[in-house]
This record gives sequence, C-alpha cells and structure tokens, in this order.
Amino acid sequence: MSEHYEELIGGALDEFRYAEALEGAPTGGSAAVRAKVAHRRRVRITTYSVLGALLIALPVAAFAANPRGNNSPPADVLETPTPAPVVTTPPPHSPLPEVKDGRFTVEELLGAPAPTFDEPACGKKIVAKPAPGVESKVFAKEVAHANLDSDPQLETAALLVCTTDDESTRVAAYDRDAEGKVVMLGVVVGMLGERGMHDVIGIKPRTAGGIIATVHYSTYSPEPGEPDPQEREYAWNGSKFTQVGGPTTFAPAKTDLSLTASPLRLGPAQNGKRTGTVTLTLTGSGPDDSHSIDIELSTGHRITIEGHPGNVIKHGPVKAEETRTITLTVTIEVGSGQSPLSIGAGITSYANDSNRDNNFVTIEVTE
Ligand SMILES: [Ca+2]
Ligand SMILES: [Ca+2]
Repeated sequence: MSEHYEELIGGALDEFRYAEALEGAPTGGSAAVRAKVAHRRRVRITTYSVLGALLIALPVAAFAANPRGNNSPPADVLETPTPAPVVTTPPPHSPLPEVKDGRFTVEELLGAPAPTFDEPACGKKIVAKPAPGVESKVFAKEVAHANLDSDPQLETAALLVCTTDDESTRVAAYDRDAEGKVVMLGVVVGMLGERGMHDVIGIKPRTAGGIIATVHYSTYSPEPGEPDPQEREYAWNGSKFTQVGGPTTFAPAKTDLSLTASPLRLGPAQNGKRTGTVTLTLTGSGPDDSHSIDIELSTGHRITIEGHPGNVIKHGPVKAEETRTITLTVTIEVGSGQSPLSIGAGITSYANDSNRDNNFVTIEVTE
C-alpha cells in the first residue's frame, strides 16, 4: 500500500475516533444532541466513504500494476459493495396443530351414531349401503358439507335411509370432537308428513349455513298425481335445527278432477272374451292444472285395454277448466251368461284433489 493511501486511511480513522469520543461528553440540551448526532453521522459517512473508496481503489490499482493484468478484473472486485443484510433471528417456529373441521365422506360415517327411526330394526349405527333391493339398516345415501352450528367451520349433513322402515329418511348433522371422532350433533330433518309420508331424496349445502333438502311427496320417485318435489331449507338457529325457508307443506288441493263414463256396449262372446268400447270423460275444475294421473279400470274378470298395459291408463296433466275424452277398447274374459258386468273406473293416483267423490264412476255395461 502506498504512503498516500496510508495517510488517507489514517486521517479518516482519526476523525472517526474523535467523533466516537464525543459520545461520552455531557449533553447540552436537545439542540446540542441533535447537532452532535448529525455531526457524528457526517463523520461516519465520510469515514466509511473514504474507507470504501480505498477498499475499491486499492485492489483495482494493484490489478492495474499486475504485469499479467490485461485480463478482465475479477467480477467480485468490481461489484459495488453492499451493506451486509441485517440478520434477524426469526422467532422459533412452532407448527400449529392441524385443525380438522367436521367434514366426512359417506365411508367415514360408517359406524357413526344414527338417529332413531320408527322401525327399531333400523339400528343405531350407520352401516354400509346395501345392494339394490336388499333391505338394510340405516345407511348414508349422500353427504353435504355445510355450516351446521355456531362455529365457522364446516360440518357434515348426512341423508340417512333405512330400507326396513319403508325407505324412511332422516338428515343428521355430524362433527368431529377434540379427539377426531365422529359425533352426531342432532337431527336436521326428521320424519316429514303424516307417518313419514314425505321423504328427503337429496341434500345440498345452503349458502347462509344449513342445508337445502329436496323433499318428495312420497318415498319413491314422483308418481302420477303427486305434487312436485319441493326444496326446503334447514339450519341451526343457535339452539336447534329448524326449517328456515321453502314450503312447509305440500300445496293444498287446488284442483278437482272428475271422471264420467259412457255405457260400455260389449260384443258377443268369442272364445270366452267380449270386446267393446267405452268413452271416459275427464274434467279439470281448477283452479290449477293437475299433475299426471292414472286411471284404473276394475272388474271381477280379467280385463285388457288396447294400447295400455295392464288395466291402467296413464294420462298427462289436465288443465284447469279442460275436458278430455278417452275412448278405450276393452276386452273382458267372461263366461257365458255372466253379463251384464260391473266395471268401475277411477282416478287412482291423484293425491291433491279437493273432491275425491267424483273421481270414481261405475260403467254401465250393456249388451
Ligand atoms: Ca360450523
Ligand atoms: Ca275430484
């Protein structure tokens, strides 16, 4: 290192030591403190600047003096010095315990407690779904993950079916306890309708918490004459599960279908069978349109209806104030000397009729 550089470094360090010595001097008020701090800061900056410049210049000069030095300077020498990053020790990492919410799959609910069904044979625990047509205890048909209590996490609503109880359904809520076990919070949807006539056939989460249950008028898929399925909303109100939206009953009777029939004139017996035609008249008295209906002919003898399997005529909806006529060709197996016959016709499937007395008619049979 040359004498010139040694002088520069020595002067800068002397100035720095002088400034540091001032730190122990008595203060002279806030203005003096601010001035001293400002002066100290300037001295330090100057000192560091001189030292920094020397640290850069010296290796470059040494490199220039190197007789082998037409090579590019080492990259690390030319880099602008950057202040060392402030190293702070992060707080000790203590991983939070994994918090699981109350979501379960159908499989995870196996063995979980089941709500009470009418039929004791349904059991008290959820079992696996049975094969089609096989009666079983309570099984989970499907689940929906929704908020079913007062905490923000999700729980599980399970649509439970017991096929030994005429395919009765319940919807129960499940959560996870502190040990991770499945616990039943309660029954979200219990028995619906008189003697459990109505059943839940599907569930889905409700945006505001709770579930939306699709309720059928009866257990089975919609039958002719039944009201349309309904969507009913259920949620936890802070103390119990309750219905919070949707219809609470199936629509009251808003139509009156009636049935009349022309006489049935039968032809002569051939091979023990007699064939004839009859016209049925179906009238809707409103105020609403009907659903689809079944009309059934009944007699004490074997009867076939042309174009209609069995003795049932499936008919579409009848509009309010509409009259439909249906002409049927029927064949009845009768023995000789067994006429006239008694044949009844009736709307057998319409459950939402305000007057059922006019749903049936006796067909007059003539020779
Ligand atoms: Ca919750
Ligand atoms: Ca009627």
